[in-house]
Amino acid sequence: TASTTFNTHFKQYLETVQVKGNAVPTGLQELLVAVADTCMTLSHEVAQGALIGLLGSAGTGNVQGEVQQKLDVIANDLLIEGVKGCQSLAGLASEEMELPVAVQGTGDYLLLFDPLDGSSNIDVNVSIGTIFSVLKKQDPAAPLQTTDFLLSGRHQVAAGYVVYGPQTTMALTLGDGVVMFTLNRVTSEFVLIKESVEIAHATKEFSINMSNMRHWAEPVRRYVDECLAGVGGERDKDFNMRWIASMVADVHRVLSRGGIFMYPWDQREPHKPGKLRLMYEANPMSFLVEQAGGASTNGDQLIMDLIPTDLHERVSVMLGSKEEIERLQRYHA
Ligand code: P6P
Repeated sequence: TASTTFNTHFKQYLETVQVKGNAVPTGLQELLVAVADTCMTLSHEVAQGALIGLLGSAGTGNVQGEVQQKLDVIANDLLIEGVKGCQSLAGLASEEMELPVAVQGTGDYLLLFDPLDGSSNIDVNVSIGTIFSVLKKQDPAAPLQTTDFLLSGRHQVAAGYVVYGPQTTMALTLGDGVVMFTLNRVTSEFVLIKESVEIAHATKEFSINMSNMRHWAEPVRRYVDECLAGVGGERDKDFNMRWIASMVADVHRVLSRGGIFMYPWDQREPHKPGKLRLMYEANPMSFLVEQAGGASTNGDQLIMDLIPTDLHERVSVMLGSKEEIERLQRYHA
């Protein structure tokens, strides 16, 4: 199997990989190893679930007004604890916290994460995941400010996720392609299983929550209607539909076998551009998808070109196989 071919451990990978001809800065290596180690711990916690009383709500709400699951809060605290010793980490921001937290205060990097995305799936044993994004701080010497985080997705130097499913697998990009690692629970190592992850430009699989159909804007409605009509309509093929309702699991499928994932704007909350968050969900996933040869748009612009104005702002997301995104963009024109 692939792992016996590569059998390269995460730390060793970061020490030896060349990113556009350059080594990975040691400060970034240290940060990514800390994130990976924390996710290893989290994988174990998630797998224990009810056995250690971790299912159900924490009885608290987060800045999004969402009920926090016990594991959401634990994941957030574990990640903060796990990276607080990183010497190049100026600060971090999380879906679970209104304001960023200073780590070193100054330094090269800013870490953003959704500690446990898809947490509504925790109690029904469906795959969930951690999403992370690393931005280069524009002025490393200046003390941390919230506005430091308001950079477009083009400023990311690393991004990835860890999906806690039948396997615990990490997808990672450093800006020069996408690789995947699977956790070896016996040796407690993330082991390289796939290099040069590529998303097929064509697909027959779309992913969207169909129960929202009556609320979509016309371009999305037209696109999905055509997928449903298959060869009987405008398309030259029939489509399959998948919706796990866990972004990390749905995007992992797209990275692994192609497809198009959509959580578009809908008229239920017209003032909100979408449900998913730009900074720590859409941007990291868009970085991975673009680096794997796919595309990611909000209908009008590529997501990584969007200039954020708020740490927790939401965005309409359509990402995956390039041909399908280009069709959607034509329908939005
Ligand atoms: P719906 C999980 O709550 C999440 O933020 C994403 O992981 C997922 O893609 C989406 O929401 C699911 O939303 O409305 O289908 O439950």
